[in-house]
Amino acid sequence: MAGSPTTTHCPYCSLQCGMTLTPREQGAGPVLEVTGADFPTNRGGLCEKGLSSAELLAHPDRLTTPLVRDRRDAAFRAATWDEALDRVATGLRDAQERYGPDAAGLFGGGGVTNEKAYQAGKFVRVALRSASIDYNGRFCMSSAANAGMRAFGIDRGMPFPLADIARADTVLLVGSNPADVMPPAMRWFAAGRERGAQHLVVDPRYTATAAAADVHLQPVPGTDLALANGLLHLAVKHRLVDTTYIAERTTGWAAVKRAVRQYWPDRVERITGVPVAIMERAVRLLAASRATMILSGRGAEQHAKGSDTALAWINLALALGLPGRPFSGWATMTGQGNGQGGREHGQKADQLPGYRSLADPAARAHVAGVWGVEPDELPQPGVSAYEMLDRLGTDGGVRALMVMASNIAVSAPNTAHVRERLRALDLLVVSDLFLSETAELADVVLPTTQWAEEDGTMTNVEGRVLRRRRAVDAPDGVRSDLAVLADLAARLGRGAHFDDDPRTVFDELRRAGAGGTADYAGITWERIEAERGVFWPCPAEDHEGTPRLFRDEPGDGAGRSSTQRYFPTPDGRARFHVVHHRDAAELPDAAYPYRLTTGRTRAHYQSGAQTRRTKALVDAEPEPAVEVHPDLAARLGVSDGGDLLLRTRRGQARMRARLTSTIRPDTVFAPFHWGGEQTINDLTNPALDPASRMPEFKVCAVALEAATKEDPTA
Ligand SMILES: Nc1nc2c(c(=O)[nH]1)N[C@H]1C(S)=C(S)[C@@H](COP(=O)(O)OP(=O)(O)OC[C@H]3O[C@@H](n4cnc5c(=O)[nH]c(N)nc54)[C@H](O)[C@@H]3O)O[C@H]1N2
Ligand SMILES: Nc1nc2c(c(=O)[nH]1)N[C@H]1C(S)=C(S)[C@@H](COP(=O)(O)OP(=O)(O)OC[C@H]3O[C@@H](n4cnc5c(=O)[nH]c(N)nc54)[C@H](O)[C@@H]3O)O[C@H]1N2
Ligand code: SF4
Ligand SMILES: [Mo]
Repeated sequence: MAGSPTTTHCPYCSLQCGMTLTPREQGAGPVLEVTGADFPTNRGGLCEKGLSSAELLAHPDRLTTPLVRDRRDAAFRAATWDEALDRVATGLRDAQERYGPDAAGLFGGGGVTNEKAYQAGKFVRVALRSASIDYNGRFCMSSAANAGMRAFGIDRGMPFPLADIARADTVLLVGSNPADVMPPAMRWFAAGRERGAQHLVVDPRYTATAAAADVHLQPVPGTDLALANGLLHLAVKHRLVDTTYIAERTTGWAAVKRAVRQYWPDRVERITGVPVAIMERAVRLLAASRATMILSGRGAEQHAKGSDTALAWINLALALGLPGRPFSGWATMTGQGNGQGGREHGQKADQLPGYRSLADPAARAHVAGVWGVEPDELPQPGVSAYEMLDRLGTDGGVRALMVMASNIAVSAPNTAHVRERLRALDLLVVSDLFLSETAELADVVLPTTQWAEEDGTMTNVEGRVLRRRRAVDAPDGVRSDLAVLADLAARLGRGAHFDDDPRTVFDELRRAGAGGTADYAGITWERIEAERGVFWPCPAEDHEGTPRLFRDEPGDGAGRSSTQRYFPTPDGRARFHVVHHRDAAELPDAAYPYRLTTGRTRAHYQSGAQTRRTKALVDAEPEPAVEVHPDLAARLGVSDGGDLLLRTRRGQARMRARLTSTIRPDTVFAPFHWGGEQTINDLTNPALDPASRMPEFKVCAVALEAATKEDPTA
């Protein structure tokens, strides 16, 4: 029977496109019809992932009962929720009794609602009293987040609404490919170009985004930092820097100005492969207008020097006087549905709700007060995502792990090793919609609700807090992560501190985060509905929210010019940082002569746990392909569609080659959306950024060999 439509947002990426879900007459096909809604970000547009998302609601692979196995080598059997949760609670407690409190831990995800992210952080600190929590956002946003905090005193991916892109005169995208990863966002870029805006793209591939732009800079992977410093060198040389802005709004310029002297154009061309003439053109365009944006993506950030690279681009933005100016500044494009909120409410090893620091005594006291525990009961900061995974099942490592909303057996770096560590656990619990590659390794699998079956909030790429609304009932046997965590807390003797109602949890989150950097105190579900989302920070119910983060003119916003605070740093100024180029953690050599970079394709999402089960998307893109330049292909003796064996010091994978002259001839690109012998992360380098602990997903040394299906080495 057709019912009334519900407006909500897409389950996938951080654009969080508005969509309308209308119940369909039963019969073949999905239970809901999905159409684009007229939301300020997507204006009715949806990509093929959003459009096909309802296919997964009543999917035959959907988990609808908890699964347990009695021994590691036994098959799964269905269990009741009581049996499964007892087993989890007992396993967590046993590990803590034998090895100490930090031996029980949780690995979370940036795709879940704010309420779930908050509940997960609180569960680990209050119910388990463990330091062991981190999440997949460490593999996503951590470098840009770290740089944003250091330079601006705040980490909100975009400091302005998405639609501002249409009003910028110049936009530089560095390692970001929205044409494939956020197709509906392209309308804002297109609107800018129609006004005459100039767009530049920095990417080792000539992507669909680059094809739509005016200038393409095609660096060797892992050399963006040198490129940014080289552009700043040219800006100084041609007197294009904004000295008034620098003097009024920043600190640290003199040292950076000195440091970039070493990045003379010929040297930068040698490091990056970008011709001097193109750098000259780029810097003139960037300085030609004040409405200039520099937008960063994972291409620049997922490196062992990702946070310094982000700082180098911020230096350039500050020197040109951009952040805070209208339709201008530096931003990073968050990726996962709640990549923004996922990092604000306490899933990160060192963070408490409101983007507070777990090491800060005042923050601990505030949050402990809201949680009804003593500050001393809260653990200290734990270790980052890959460090946690690397130590699973070892002395000092986690022995009983819950994985909530991440498919790390496919998406973590160096996955062959990660899978081995997962197998070494005393207890692995995975909550998911499907039996993902990670769930296949578990002792207990918990079936969870998905987007159209739940209420809650998500925070999109702009820092706009949105409502996720329930449109259908979840299948019998499925529970939400909120209820699972509350129930487990009860079994661990801490039930009084937890609730499973999303609205109650949101109201508590507002109190716990009040006064913090990511202040949601004034945001209510009613306001979100009435105002089509509210931008944080929003410290009080009569505060209008903050679509644009940095102040352009000095003053307090009420016309009184007094404070001179442009940025939320202690002195109100943005900070320059001296950062220097260094080589990628692994360079090509005789044994591994090429560079491998990884990323996304348009039809598939992340580890593919969802999109590889969606018929429309599998039809669009049935299998992965590694992009190879025709010159390199000729040298390797591989033809278009032929099998290629890729090997690094960590592992191997095989994929079909797709010949394309859009990629550098010294580099190949492979997507990470597949498992099995196509798990590209079996090859990636877990070298970590010292500040953000981000792994080097975007470059490592690889050996390539044409292979046939019969090849015995495969
Ligand atoms: N279709 C689809 N959309 C998605 C996702 C998905 O999985 N599929 N995931 C979502 C998530 S979580 C995220 S984080 C975003 C990611 O969105 P993006 O950051 O745009 O995606 P990536 O493909 O990882 O990387 C972007 C580009 O970086 C380039 N690159 C590789 N190495 C380098 C380098 O060293 N320097 C530079 N400058 N560029 C380099 C790649 O060629 C690629 O085109 O997408 C979101 N949207
Ligand atoms: N080589 C390489 N590797 C990468 C990257 C790269 O560019 N290159 N990018 C990295 C980045 S940016 C990211 S964000 C990560 C993402 O990688 P993953 O963390 O693996 O992301 P997903 O595949 O979205 O995994 C989410 C899982 O949770 C399930 N799920 C969805 N919603 C819910 C829910 O509400 N509750 C629960 N319990 N489960 C749910 C889904 O079915 C799926 O199995 O990958 C990283 N890995
Ligand atoms: S762009 Fe992102 S949010 Fe929009 S429909 Fe596609 S996957 Fe969903
Ligand atoms: Mo991401």
